[in-house]
Amino acid sequence: MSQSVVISGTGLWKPESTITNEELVASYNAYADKYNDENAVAIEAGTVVAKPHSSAGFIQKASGIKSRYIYKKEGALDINRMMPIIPARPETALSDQAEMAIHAAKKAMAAANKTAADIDVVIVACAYTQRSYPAIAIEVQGELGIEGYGFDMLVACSAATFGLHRAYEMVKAETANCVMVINPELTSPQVNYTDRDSHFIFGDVSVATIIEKAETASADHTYEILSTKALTQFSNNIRSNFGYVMNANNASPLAADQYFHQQGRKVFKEVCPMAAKHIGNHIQKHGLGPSDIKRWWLHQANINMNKLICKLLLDRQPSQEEAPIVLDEFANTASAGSLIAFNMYNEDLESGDYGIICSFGAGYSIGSLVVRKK
Ligand code: CO8
Repeated sequence: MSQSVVISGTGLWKPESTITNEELVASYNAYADKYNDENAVAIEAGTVVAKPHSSAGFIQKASGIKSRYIYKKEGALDINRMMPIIPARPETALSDQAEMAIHAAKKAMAAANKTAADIDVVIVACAYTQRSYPAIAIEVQGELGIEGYGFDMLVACSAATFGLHRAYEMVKAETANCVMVINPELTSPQVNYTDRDSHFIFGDVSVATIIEKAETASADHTYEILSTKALTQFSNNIRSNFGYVMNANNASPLAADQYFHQQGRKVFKEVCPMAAKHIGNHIQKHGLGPSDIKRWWLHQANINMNKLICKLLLDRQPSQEEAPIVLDEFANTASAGSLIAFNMYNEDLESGDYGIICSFGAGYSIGSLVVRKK
């Protein structure tokens, strides 16, 4: 008999500190003024480009973002630093990202009524891991006392759904009974706080999701995964050149291309139709149309992207209830966005209701899961 596989619990952990648009813009504008003063002669000569001011109003209108969480706020708004201060920990201490992962993992385990003994595999899936090895997932596994195995995977914004796909396949194939996928998104060290086009985009957060056999699930709210679908297409429009070859390249770690950078407008134009087509094809596989989908837990990069994707599918604007937006509070949290939306807005659905979880972003990459409430 084909195994029925469910999402049986999620956990969401937010750092204590936030940065509002107003705080961020005040810091950036003070930095820009200082930069322009210091480079006045070169700017006048046309050899250096002046830094334009940012605007809280623009950020909210262009992206839907009002505020973001930050793991360590100190340093990020200091115009002489423009980078959070995250003190290095000794190798014997729990790493920052494992700590973030464990906060969310414990909440997901409680939501799914699972103990460490129930879990076979830990997948840490995110846009960056703070080191190459040993895997953050194995550190988390050890800390929680989970037997079995763990591994990290990096798929930028689609890491969450691609991670859930792997978990679904393991349980479906009966190579595991219960898998925990964790997305500890520590984005702030990769944000270029001196760049007006991108300084506002990202926030830090951690989410975790438990996937298991339907027959072992005991949580109040479980969602059967009906199928998964993934798509990638190479694009340089969202890129970070940060990586282990940097030192050999003699590249400065503070050079603009070592941070997240993008052609935002091109991304918007290219990804929205791709995502709408992908979702349309995925739900059609189940004989469903857009109006059959009760909830759209979409990737949270930009409110206008989500509105356009839903408009392309539904031929009207979605309501907040249909396609919840969490960008105002969280900003873009790389892979975590669609699962924050799922965590906050799933319990009200009725048995038999259909939903779709979909992430999209760098790569390009798109991942989706069609789910039905049990
Ligand atoms: N304040 C004031 N004005 C601004 C600002 C600002 N902060 N920024 C830009 N402007 C100006 C521009 O210079 C431009 O001026 P002009 O018209 O004179 O040239 C004008 O405002 C309009 O600029 P844009 O055309 O760039 O503005 P958009 O409406 O396109 O909005 C966005 C910009 C919000 C970036 C939008 O394009 C967007 O969201 N695009 C989608 C991008 C996206 O989804 N990217 C995915 C990234 S996430 C991902 O894939 C994961 C990566 C891994 C995680 C990384 C963690 C760090």
